[in-house]
Amino acid sequence: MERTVVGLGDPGYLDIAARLDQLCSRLPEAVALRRTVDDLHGPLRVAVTGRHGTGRDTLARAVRRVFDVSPIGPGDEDADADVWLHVLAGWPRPDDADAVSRLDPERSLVILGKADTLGSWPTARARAGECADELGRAVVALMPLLAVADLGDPDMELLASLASAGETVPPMQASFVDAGGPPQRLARIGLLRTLDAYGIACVLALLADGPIDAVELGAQLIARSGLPALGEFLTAAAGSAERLRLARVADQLELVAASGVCRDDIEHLLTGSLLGSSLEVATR
Ligand SMILES: Nc1nc2c(ncn2[C@@H]2O[C@H](COP(=O)(O)OP(=O)(O)O)[C@@H](O)[C@H]2O)c(=O)[nH]1
Ligand SMILES: [Mg+2]
Repeated sequence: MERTVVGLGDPGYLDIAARLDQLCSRLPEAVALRRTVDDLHGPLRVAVTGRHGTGRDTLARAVRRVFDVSPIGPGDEDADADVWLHVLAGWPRPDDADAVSRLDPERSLVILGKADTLGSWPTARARAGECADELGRAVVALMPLLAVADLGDPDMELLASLASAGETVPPMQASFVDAGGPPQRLARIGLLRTLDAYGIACVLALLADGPIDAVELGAQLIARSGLPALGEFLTAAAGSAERLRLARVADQLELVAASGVCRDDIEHLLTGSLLGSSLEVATR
């Protein structure tokens, strides 16, 4: 599946980045400037935060799979992230409210993860709405597990046999595990770990409509995970990230110009371009 490209690439931005590359090639000693200019070409950095066990790693993997961005998972340094996704699993706790209040609202989004465990999209959206009222911020429900499910041949065979037997997923996981007897026990446990109950039900519903291969199934599960809906937020946030990255370049350019090097070229770059307006943002 092709990953969706996110932002950091409108023509004005690319043009200024190319001109800055040229300037840097003439200024081998301006190392700090070079670093900020190189960063203009880097992918959007998306940090995933939240309490332990909320599904941060899984969301980071899902984001990487669906979008052409660079996720920063739990435990990794996220100070230079462009965007933050804060994951809740269930009702927000005081820790969550605290963490969310410290994030720039334009560049962060609160996610209600593991929404599949709520059993349906309408229930998940309703719960996300309640969390939003509680936090005073938009909350988007997602089912990241569905987006990362890698189904091998044995999984596909088991799922096909469940579908043709008309089996459904009982509410109690233990009954699903035991339903196939000892020979299928481990495979059924594996399936629950990979897809969980809602994901299995989803696949069985898809298979009931006819045969479907693993690749197509993966794409269908990504669509059902809700992940693609993040594209709009990521694209808007990429706009803010562009302005911030350009502002960092503009800061460095001012320092270089102040030292008397390439002053005219730098003035020229800063006048009337995207970069100049970023400088105004930076110095405001
Ligand atoms: N049902 C369900 N389980 C999930 C989802 N995301 C993560 N999990 C499970 O939650 C557990 C913790 O996930 P992980 O991503 O490691 O959480 P982290 O500790 O926040 O990094 C694992 O067993 C995951 O399979 C999801 O979207 N749905
Ligand atoms: Mg983890």
